[in-house]
Amino acid sequence: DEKKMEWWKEAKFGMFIHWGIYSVPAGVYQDKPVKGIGEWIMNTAKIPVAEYRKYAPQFNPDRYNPEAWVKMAKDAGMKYIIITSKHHDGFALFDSKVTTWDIMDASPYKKDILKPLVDACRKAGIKIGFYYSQAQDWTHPGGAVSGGAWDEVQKGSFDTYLDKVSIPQVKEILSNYGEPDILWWDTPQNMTPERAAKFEVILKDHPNLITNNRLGGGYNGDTETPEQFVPSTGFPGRNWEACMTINDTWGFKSTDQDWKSTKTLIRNLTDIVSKGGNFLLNVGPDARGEIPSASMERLAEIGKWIRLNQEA
Ligand code: JFZ
Repeated sequence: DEKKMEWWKEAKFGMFIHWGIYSVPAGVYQDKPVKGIGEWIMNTAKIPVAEYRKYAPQFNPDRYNPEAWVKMAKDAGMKYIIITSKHHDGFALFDSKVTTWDIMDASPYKKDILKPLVDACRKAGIKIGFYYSQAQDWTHPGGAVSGGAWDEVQKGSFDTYLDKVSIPQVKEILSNYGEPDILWWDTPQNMTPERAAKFEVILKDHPNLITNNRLGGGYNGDTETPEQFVPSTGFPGRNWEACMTINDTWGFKSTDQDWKSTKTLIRNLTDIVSKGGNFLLNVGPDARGEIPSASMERLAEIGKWIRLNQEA
């Protein structure tokens, strides 16, 4: 087990990518700004499923350039990338056979988003991970809905959702691109030990896969995941990774210009690394596939600072 963590402990710094349909509304619904994090807009504004689906034809990222993203991460000193293969809105950025709510069937783009990113990462020697929202899915019936369903079509059996959508999709992302390096679970609401065990058994076939502590049902995974803060003392005896945004949102929000300074980001990086953790820093590309320039500038500056101090 410790063997598989070796590269990860060395890595220290990674890029989180939150990207999906929510980058189309980008924080605005019916001409009104919606408070909170951008990837939650469907839930926060209680957008009906049929209404939210209408954004998919506008998710056609003609500027998507995975090689450039990987180069950006690498130049920033990052050693791995974790992308949202499916977030809470249930939309799969990959070619999923168990739903039409994916990049192939619902978007005019019609190309698997994950595949070229995985290829670019492998070519550059960057590790690749997938975020997957295993429990929370606001589009497929039964996907545990935070704060209760707001649309009749969301209602259904959580176990049926797990068996018919979530578990098959986890198998898809673990087998369609060779072996990914990381699987990043999130928001384990309603995940009992019995339910989590159905996922855990899949992991047995992937002995080198690193997973976080958000599967639920009492499973610890390999890493602790403090979010949006630097823990004062780290986690003795546990590997940990602090994840953070550069502004205040994970998914792209046109209205969020609250960017952290490069100085703050470098201080966070050194603070985290000095305490034995990894830093997973997020970018939220827009609907065309552009990473906000404010993010790109800061990543470039962090990379410059790292190189400067390596030479010293
Ligand atoms: C979750 C997601 O709901 C959010 O959209 C984003 O993907 C983020 C990385 O993860 O949000 C969380 C999950 C856990 C905590 C806080 C927000 N937590 O443990 O404090």
